[in-house]
Amino acid sequence: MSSAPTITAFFDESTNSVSYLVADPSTGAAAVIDPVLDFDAASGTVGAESAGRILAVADERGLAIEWVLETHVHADHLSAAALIRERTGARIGIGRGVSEVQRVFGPLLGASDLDGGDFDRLFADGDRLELGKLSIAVIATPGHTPACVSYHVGDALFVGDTLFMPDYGTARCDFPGGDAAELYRSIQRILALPRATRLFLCHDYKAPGRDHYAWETTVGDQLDGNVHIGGGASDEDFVGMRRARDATLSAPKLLYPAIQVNIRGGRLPPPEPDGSRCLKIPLTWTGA
Ligand SMILES: N[C@@H](CCC(=O)N[C@@H](CS)C(=O)NCC(=O)O)C(=O)O
Ligand SMILES: [Fe+2]
Repeated sequence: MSSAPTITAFFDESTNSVSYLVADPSTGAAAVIDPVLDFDAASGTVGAESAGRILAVADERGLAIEWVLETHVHADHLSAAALIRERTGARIGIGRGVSEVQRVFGPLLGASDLDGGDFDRLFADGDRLELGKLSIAVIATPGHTPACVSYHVGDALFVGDTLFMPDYGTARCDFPGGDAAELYRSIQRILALPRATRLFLCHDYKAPGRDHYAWETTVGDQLDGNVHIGGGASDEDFVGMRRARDATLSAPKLLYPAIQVNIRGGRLPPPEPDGSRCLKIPLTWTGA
């Protein structure tokens, strides 16, 4: 018999990201969803404080972390998946669309060391994985990026960057391989689930008139009140709105550092001949 998962959220204020520890209370088997690797671009420092907090809670509760699940190749923060795999022996899973992201960004970022070993499992739509007595179903939800997947366990769905809180809307679709019409279709699949389904988000940026962070909502709340997609917004309206908004957004501050670490499953680039590790930023001229 399947039990309900226990879910603990960890919010990283410096990147507005949410990570989750999801556990089967009956066996102690656990998964970490979207862990953050601390990174300060100005000083080049990388740290494990955020991931350490998740591991400490897992330890306190006697949980065994079996999986690190990525909802997508994050473009705004570094992933601590590799670090958690190294410390716990957990396997890393992500949507199979990761190969498209690797194909586009690998050459640009000189990532000639990609060999398939950074991810233990590439999920297709409809795949399932076992977590103790829990069964997690994978739903492909592309649009924000091609590798986006959502993880469905019990009445909880971890939606990554598809939907944000109803008062903030939805994720941008202007990254390579992103597609607003595809995001619309992915969101419709999510919104076809029962209204009481709990949705756990990957980011929160607050919203005008809201002074606290939030990351849990429901299908019903999204259907009724999402500012981009609620009240039965049509695909044309959504795509037009998304394109107009995306044209105003600047690249995430950590775009290149994040992508080059995250296409490696959170592994830092290989060392230079002198042993140091460096990140690349491909340069483009703008203006005259
Ligand atoms: N200002 C943030 C922006 C991060 C960002 O672009 N977030 C993506 C998700 S990875 C998004 O969909 N943002 C929606 C929006 O800002 O409207 C940064 O520099 O990191
Ligand atoms: Fe994202």
